[in-house]
Amino acid sequence: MKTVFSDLQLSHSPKHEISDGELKPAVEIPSRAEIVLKTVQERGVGDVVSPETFGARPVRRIHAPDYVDFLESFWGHWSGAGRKGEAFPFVWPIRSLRPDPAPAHIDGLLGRYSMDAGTPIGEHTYSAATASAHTALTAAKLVHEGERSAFGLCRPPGHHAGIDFFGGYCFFNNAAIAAQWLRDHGATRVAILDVDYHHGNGTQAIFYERSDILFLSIHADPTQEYPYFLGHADETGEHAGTGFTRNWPLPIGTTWEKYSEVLDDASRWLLVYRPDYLIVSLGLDCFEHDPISGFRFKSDDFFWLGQRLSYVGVPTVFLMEGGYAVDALGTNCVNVLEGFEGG
Ligand code: OKP
Ligand code: ZN
Repeated sequence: MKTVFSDLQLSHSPKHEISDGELKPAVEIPSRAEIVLKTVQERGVGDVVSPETFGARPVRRIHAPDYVDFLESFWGHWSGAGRKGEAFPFVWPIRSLRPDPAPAHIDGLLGRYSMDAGTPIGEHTYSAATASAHTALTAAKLVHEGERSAFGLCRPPGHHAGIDFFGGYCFFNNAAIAAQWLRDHGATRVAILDVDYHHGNGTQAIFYERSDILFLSIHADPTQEYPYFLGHADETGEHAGTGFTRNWPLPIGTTWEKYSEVLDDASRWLLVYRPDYLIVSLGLDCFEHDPISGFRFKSDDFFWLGQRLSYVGVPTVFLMEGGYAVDALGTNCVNVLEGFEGG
């Protein structure tokens, strides 16, 4: 299986995040991608290729023009305002406040286009996020051209990013961009299975009213875990998308034994839907030693995960999402890929 990766994705290098009432060291850091790349090479998964350029169109097929413009021009405004460090939003237009018209002040814009205070923007965030999206597109293109599978080593991740907001370490929704690109290049149905520990709220929202993209997500119960405000079992799609979203919230402490039963359930939905392509939002944060997550996968369980995904029998694009136990991240990720290839 080919891996797609670009060094540009390393240029987004947050120093801190706001969590637990503190300014803490960031966890979504460049070494995550570096260790996965190293393990891919050491274990001989396959060639590592650079992303192709796709221009600005595919990202703008998913994201609002004003949001893309905001991210693209952000650092100029921020540094122009005399700000030196990375940027954190701190005020949001919730409920009785108005998102539109968008404010002119950079602090207002930060809140207008974000969902949390845990996701700093730095000088190179836009170019890294763009490269990450192009990595996803290139992996999709490889599968579109006939490969059984491909791995987009995306970073920053994407599944929390919505049409016009960033958050949860995500800026552009790589899986959504890849799914839409496949639709625009001949696919009739695309399924996205999100196995990250956190619910993929951005991906769900983007496709909530559509039947041509099936969204399935297995994740920690949002009553107990980030993103807190989406990912419940009763969210099943709306309008034309009714029935084409499915969520399996699971309790903190869930092991592979329980998870795999639910995965079988999700696989049955895939078999019924018969997608032309499957995109796996591949979070590795269900790992027992993940520093911010609460499921209990062992490293070997990721191999079984990959094997079960292969039984679905559909050309598959793996796109990395979360996973923060940096030392084990390469092993866990490559276990999925090898489990798939051996299955
Ligand atoms: C991104 B992805 C920890 C706070 C963590 C944000 C989690 C984002 C996860 N105290 N908050 O889905 O892995
Ligand atoms: Zn996650």
